[in-house]
Amino acid sequence: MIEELKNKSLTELESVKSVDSLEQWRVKYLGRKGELTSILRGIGSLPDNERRLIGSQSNSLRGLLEEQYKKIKPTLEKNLTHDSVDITLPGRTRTKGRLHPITSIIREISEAFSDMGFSIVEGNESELEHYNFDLLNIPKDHPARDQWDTIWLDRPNRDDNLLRTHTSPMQARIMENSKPPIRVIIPGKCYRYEATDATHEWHFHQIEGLVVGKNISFSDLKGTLYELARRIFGPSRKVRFRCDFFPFVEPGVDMSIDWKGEWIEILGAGMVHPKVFEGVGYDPNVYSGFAFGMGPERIAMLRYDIEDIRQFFSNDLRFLSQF
Ligand code: FA5
Repeated sequence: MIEELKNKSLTELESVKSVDSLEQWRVKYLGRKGELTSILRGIGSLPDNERRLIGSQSNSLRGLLEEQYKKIKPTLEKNLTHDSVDITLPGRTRTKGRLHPITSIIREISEAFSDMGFSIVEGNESELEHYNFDLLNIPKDHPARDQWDTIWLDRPNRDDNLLRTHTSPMQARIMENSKPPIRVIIPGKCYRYEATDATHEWHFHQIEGLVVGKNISFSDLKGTLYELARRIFGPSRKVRFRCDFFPFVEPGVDMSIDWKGEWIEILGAGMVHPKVFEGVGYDPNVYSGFAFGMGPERIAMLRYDIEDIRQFFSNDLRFLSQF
């Protein structure tokens, strides 16, 4: 009888193909009212000579069936997870990331300068007053400091640490650490404690440029910046140079680009001031050079016809995904 049950149950188990039918099989043989359980329950009422034999046979059959059950269950469960993927469902499209428009424009400008023989260097956003102002001929209490409203950093034991208000401190750092000829641009972020409007953010980028050598003239400055304007805006876009004041250049200019009949200023520039050269140990009678600092956000606005600079950092995907 036990042998018969063994054959039957194992044969049935072979055709079990799902977790559900395995459970039915378990209930049928090993469940509370299962066929094997009933035999085990009835052992007590058997005559002595049969009890021992049937008892040991049915116990070992129970062991065998339980073992088979445990062996087969994980395989069927794994198939279940596999089967639960409905391959007829339409696929989910993954959205692809892309470059932020400011990153793209910085790369494009950098490439234009790289083609003109400039190298590209990055600087630190946390700066010292010495580099951000003093070495740029902006002494303490000079009214020009007000032009760059500063965010000061709270540091133990020092009160001269700030978030750079422009990328110009890198001019001094580069000159301190190298010898002319120098031809370099420095893209990076700047911070100013100021109210925002359509063309002003409190954090924005600049691309600083510095060229130092012998006999570098103002026409080199103009030629370089005209070439950039042609590369970025095309040959027919109107460009305007005007006199401007920055304590670290002499003479100083700003450059604007025509935007629907208005002039939008994109950069400040000028010939490196002799005091700046002296501050970094260069002889102003031997070397001359020019520097500029441009705002890629403003350039991107002109390029893509964007009316408010604040959109760049508002993290609105409806805006960003257009680029
Ligand atoms: C400067 O920061 C000078 N360091 C530039 C310079 C470098 C002059 C080397 C001479 C020699 P200015 O504050 O004008 O200058 O800023 C330069 C450019 O940065 C601006 O023309 C503008 O394009 C951009 N910029 C300045 N302030 C903001 C702002 N709040 N938001 C967005 N862009 C700004």
